[in-house]
Amino acid sequence: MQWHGIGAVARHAAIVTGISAGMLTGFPTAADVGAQPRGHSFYMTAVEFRGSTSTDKLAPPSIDPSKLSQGYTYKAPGQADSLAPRRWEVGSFQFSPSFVTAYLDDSIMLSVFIADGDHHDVQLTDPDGRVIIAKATWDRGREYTKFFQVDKVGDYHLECGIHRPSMTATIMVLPH
Ligand SMILES: [Cu+2]
Repeated sequence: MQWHGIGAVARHAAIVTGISAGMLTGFPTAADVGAQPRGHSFYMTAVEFRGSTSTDKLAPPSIDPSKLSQGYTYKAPGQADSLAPRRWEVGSFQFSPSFVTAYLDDSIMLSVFIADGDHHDVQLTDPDGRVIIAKATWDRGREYTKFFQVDKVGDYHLECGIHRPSMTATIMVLPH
């Protein structure tokens, strides 16, 4: 299920505060709360970690990193900086954080902000490979917010099709 817009956020907040209010009034009891679906908000950012040096300090890698994963970038000496021809640069696209946990039947709000990379083709699948968030292009400078419930124990897999296999994130769903 997907909800959209401000109303959806308010509705999600209502789920969270509803549980809190219930705890204050003593119903449901604290022992029951562990079995109640909870609201969980996850904020991730798509980032590119970058590093650079120059050939007078360190020889460039013998294998082009971009051949190891589409999520790794490489600018060889001469390509990285025309004014500093010895300079070389590497990068790696990531979701940060790339590992979060939730409990079975939790209501999840997943909000991803794209800080680096102009385009990412992102999809979320459940532990059986069923599509939860259909693959779509997410662009730099935008925040993408999705709502879903996790009804299976195991790893939900967020992956970028452009920068696979290294640009992934896992939502690990634990049993009660
Ligand atoms: Cu990507």
